[in-house]
Amino acid sequence: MPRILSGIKPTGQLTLGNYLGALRRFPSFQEGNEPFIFIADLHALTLPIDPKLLRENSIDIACFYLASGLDPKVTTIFLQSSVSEHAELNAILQNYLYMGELKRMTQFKDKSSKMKDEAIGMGLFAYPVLMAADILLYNSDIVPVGEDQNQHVELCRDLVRRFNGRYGEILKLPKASVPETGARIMSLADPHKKMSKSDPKGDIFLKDPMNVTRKKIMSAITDCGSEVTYDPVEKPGISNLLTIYGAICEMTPQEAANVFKGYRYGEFKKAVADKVVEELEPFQNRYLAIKESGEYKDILRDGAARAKKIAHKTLTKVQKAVGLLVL
Ligand code: ATP
Ligand code: LTN
Repeated sequence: MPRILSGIKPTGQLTLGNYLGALRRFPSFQEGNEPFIFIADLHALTLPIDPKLLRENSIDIACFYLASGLDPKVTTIFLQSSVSEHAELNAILQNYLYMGELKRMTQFKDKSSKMKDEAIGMGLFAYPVLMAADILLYNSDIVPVGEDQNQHVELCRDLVRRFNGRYGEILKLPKASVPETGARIMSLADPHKKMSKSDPKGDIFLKDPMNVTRKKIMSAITDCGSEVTYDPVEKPGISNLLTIYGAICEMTPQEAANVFKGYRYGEFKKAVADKVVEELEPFQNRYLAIKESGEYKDILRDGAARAKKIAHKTLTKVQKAVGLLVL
């Protein structure tokens, strides 16, 4: 069965972008695949974060995973830091990706551009190395990610070719899977900027009360003109709302635009707000019930034990291949 692996880093409160780009798709992977879905807590340390927030965000992600419909009997759900093989493989793989490649990564450029060199942690620079370790430990076939992470998966593929070229067929070549609609939800305050949990401006949070969500959509930035059409260049605000509506209703933004022919902006926004609330309200209620029950703790412990077994095999194979003594 194909192995699927993905993760979210607990850097902040989850947004509608995380939901439509990642969470919402996860349960569909359970049929005919073997999914591994984890909380990338080591990655969350790549930018300064308060320890209490990191803990809270990690628990929240576990509960959101379960609320999305992931069944822990089918999907292995775990914390990255509970499986020490991630850090161990990272230590080996960092020698097979190069400064020039890492410097070119858009995420690194975006996140470090406003920082002084003295403040940029090594972890932020080497982020894709740890991500490659995450993917490769489980011999993953498919890696579902939003558009922003595709570049990291491509770099992981380069690493596999390089490594296997040198040592033989040791690592499995993974493939990214980017959703057709919802891969890049933009900020409601600035539709040129990705909706992002670590830089929240114009974000809808999955924990927002529904009246707040509604208000945020009703006050989303719109564009000149009055017709609801899909045109990301001329009408980025309206196009973003069409993308959101389309992702929820499983249609392309163009198809969503056809639904709203003849609508005024205000009526259109109300329909989008209704749809988002209809989708998020039951999801949020499930999340609250799961968090209250505390069941996530055992699920994460079991998941880590299952993950460790597989991860350990791959690590040993890599250690042997590069010439480390495994006694
Ligand atoms: P950060 O702001 O900390 O960089 P993020 O909000 O971009 O985080 P990640 O933890 O990097 O979230 O991503 C989790 C998953 O959600 C990834 O698959 C990512 O591609 C997806 N994702 C994140 N933001 C969006 C967005 N605005 N639209 C669609 N998918 C998104
Ligand atoms: N970088 C990813 C989170 C992540 C991930 C991974 C996703 C860490 N390791 C391995 C897929 C596979 C992100 O920001 N969403």
